[in-house]
Amino acid sequence: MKLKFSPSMMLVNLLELRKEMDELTDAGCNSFHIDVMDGNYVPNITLGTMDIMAMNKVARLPLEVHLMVNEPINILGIFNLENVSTIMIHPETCTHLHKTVAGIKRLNKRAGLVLNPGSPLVYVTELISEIECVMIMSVDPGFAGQNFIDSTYDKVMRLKALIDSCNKQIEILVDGSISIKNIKRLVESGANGFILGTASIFQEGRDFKRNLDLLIEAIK
Ligand code: S6P
Ligand code: MG
Repeated sequence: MKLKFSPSMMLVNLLELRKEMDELTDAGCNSFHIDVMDGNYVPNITLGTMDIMAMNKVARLPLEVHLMVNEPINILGIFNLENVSTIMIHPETCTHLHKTVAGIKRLNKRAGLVLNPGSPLVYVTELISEIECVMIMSVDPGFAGQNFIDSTYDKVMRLKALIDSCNKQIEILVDGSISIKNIKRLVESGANGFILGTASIFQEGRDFKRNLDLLIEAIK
């Protein structure tokens, strides 16, 4: 599977939204990662309806939504936008996980499960025929700029083995503190998509092209 690089849009400068989205696109990114938080499931609030509608208007790449909200089934309709390709949810936020995934599919979006460092892989086994991607959190969700959790490598390897044993083509994404220090080992472990934030593409200077090139170079 081709590697995919997705900048975390909670780190974009909203005053320069269109300019930065164009720069990220021209730098070679593959999609935009949209962190939606409710101040309840996680103690933070980031991008909301109006931001996402603005991004939908100017995006030249797909928008991939990461919902960190309790009972996402209640707000799925907000993301029924042309450029939203994917909606990812945390299993423990859903009273009825299968029904929530079915709600995403009904919008004709790709569905993904997101697993926290403490969440078990077994959710994937139950829904393997319904989902297009799984995202492993390499930090506890809620904030940018945290430290990478080392047990992520092993979890990615176990997830890859599980997906392969079922003969499925499911994307494996990793979210949290992705950098030149960990990306090579993550690729070797089986990951193919990376959420980029303060540890990589939004590093000081915000030279997106240079920062992405450095990351790709670190994989070689
Ligand atoms: C965290 C969120 C992530 C972060 C991203 C930031 O709850 O889901 O998408 O925005 O990980 O990257 P970094 O390099 O600052 O950790
Ligand atoms: Mg995220």
